[in-house]
Amino acid sequence: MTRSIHKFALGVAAAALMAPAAIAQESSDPIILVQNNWTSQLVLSNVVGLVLEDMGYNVEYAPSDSQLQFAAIASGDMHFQIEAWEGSMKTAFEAAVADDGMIDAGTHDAVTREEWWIPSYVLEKCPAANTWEGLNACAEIFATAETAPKGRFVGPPADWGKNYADRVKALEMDFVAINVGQAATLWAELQSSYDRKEPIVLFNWTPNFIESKFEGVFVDFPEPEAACFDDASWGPNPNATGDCGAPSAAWLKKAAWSGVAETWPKAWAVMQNIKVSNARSAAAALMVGVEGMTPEGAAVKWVAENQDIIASWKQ
Ligand code: TMO
Repeated sequence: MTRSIHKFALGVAAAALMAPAAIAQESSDPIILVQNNWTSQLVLSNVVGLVLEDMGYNVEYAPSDSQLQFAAIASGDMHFQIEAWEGSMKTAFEAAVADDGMIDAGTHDAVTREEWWIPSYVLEKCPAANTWEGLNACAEIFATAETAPKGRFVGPPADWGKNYADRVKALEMDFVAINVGQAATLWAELQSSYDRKEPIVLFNWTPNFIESKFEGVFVDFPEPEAACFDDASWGPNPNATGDCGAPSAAWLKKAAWSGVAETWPKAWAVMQNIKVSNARSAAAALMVGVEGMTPEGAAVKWVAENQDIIASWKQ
């Protein structure tokens, strides 16, 4: 009798030491969060890490390519992605879900767009440049030594998965897509053109910090439908597939390894609850892109400023 009471008391003491007690029964293996190479993702992945660490989990970060990451999640090498963008990742995302290893962990409130974009002053020289046909009619004003007489489209890093050369060809545009190596080069090109009010068309997206710093508009392309990619007769070019743009109102999703629910049940509940709006995502990007903070520092600030939404994730 005495002995069993003693054992019981020891058990209680041990449980109290394992804080927080709520996850004492869960795996202590690290939850590996995917990181990509643009600012909102870097900040928000750190936010998720802070929230999970606060719950008592071990967290690690792993950099990954925005296309190959989904296969890594499906195979359990990485466990959670906070930002999967429809415009550039839909195909790879859906393939990994179809393979069973990766789970669609839900959709954010944010409505996104990834598309060609021009500063507003370009419309003074080329009033219809907010449509692909109007832009194409002025292609020459976007020419550089490298692309003349065709215009230059400043494209994203190749690992963001979109091959704009294919779209240019399908729409028979007088442009050459020149990919940058990293996001910072996109903004350096924009800043340098902006300062001189020179025409530029580049890849951009929303939510992003760019909209708070530069005035501009996306270029409208034909809204994509499945037929754009498998029926040549669809779209402006009756002889080509791929003659369309990215969706103008696209989803932003989360992705998780299928084993997360069993391995870290309480973390899985939080991952499913996580939802970020356009404003909160843009605010995360702005701390790095405009205020010059590190993603880690910005995450600490974001957590402090968004306690209300974080509380709702933990319910
Ligand atoms: C994936 N991204 C938001 C950079 O287009």
